[in-house]
Amino acid sequence: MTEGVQTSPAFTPRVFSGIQPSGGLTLGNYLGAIKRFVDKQDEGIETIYCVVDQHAITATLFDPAVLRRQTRELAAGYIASGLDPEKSILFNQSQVAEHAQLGWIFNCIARMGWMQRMTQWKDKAGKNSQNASLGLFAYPALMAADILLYHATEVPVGEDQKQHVELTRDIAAKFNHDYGVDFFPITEPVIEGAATRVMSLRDGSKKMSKSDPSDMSRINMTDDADAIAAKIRKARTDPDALPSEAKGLEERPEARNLVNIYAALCEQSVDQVLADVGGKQFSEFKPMLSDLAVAKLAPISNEMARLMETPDEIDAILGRGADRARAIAAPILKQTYDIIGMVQS
Ligand code: AQP
Repeated sequence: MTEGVQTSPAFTPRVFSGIQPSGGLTLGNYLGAIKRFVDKQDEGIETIYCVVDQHAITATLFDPAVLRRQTRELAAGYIASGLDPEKSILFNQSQVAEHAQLGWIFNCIARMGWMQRMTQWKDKAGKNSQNASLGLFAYPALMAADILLYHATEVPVGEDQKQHVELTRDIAAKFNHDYGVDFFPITEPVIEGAATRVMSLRDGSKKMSKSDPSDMSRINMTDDADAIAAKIRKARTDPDALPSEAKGLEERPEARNLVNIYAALCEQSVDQVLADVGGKQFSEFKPMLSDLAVAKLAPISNEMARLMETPDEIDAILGRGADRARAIAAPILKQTYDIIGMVQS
């Protein structure tokens, strides 16, 4: 659809990404998204990170107390993982009304056929799509608004969100073309590292997900050492020993997943890891993975628990972030309205 369209060099590099507070954070969210958000922040580029609470209600309506807790817990997860709210802008989506306002414009730019092709829509709506919410169908247009409201040039995401970022590019290109402007950037998805698709511990063909009904399928960022060890011990594997090169994992999705997780946690390549552990049985490798996961995750979950003791402070951080976000978003929305011809007095 947007093949051949180049990112305009006129836009200042800016990173935007978000996570839905639709459950507790998983190791997949951490390795595929948050850890990379922190790396981007430390590259000196402007970074904006969002708790996308308006997306969270597209699939399920939560008990209000649960949504509030999950929103604060996600903010705590960002901060405990190293996101500095002074360096990055950190806020929740519903506090910046411009997201929904630009989302409406993009509902009018995006085509039904584009949305119907989204694999996440097909997966989440399933066979009962007539009963799915309109919000779930329109989710990618709101996500495009989240990104383009800040003229973001880069979006670090896991593999599963690539199609939505491509749709964002299509929406930007169509808007620019229809109005004869070069107003919205053609944003790049940034999908890097060993863990862009962390798989379920129970099924190597399924993504690890916060909303998977089986808690054994995922490692939650709030799991304690015993829970992490038990989940890794019970993780599905095959009977063979580990190979000494990545090629040997090609037909072994469960083994590949555990090695990828290990590599991402210790920040080595899969080949480096296999050079050390090749030839070992899972009975030996799984305890090594558990120890590493506990060593990396325990400081984060302890810090999350400490931050959650003072929810008012989390709310204040989100409020300050929302003010900073709005200062960028409001003029961009105003210019969008001007381009469209909506009179603003
Ligand atoms: N398993 C994963 N491996 C790598 N990256 C992942 N992400 C999610 N799961 C994995 C990345 O985390 C970011 C936030 O995702 P999201 O919460 O907005 O929605 P999602 O992709 O639908 O994540 P979940 O955990 O599967 O949530 P539910 O169950 O509510 O749908 C994204 O960058 C995503 O790629």
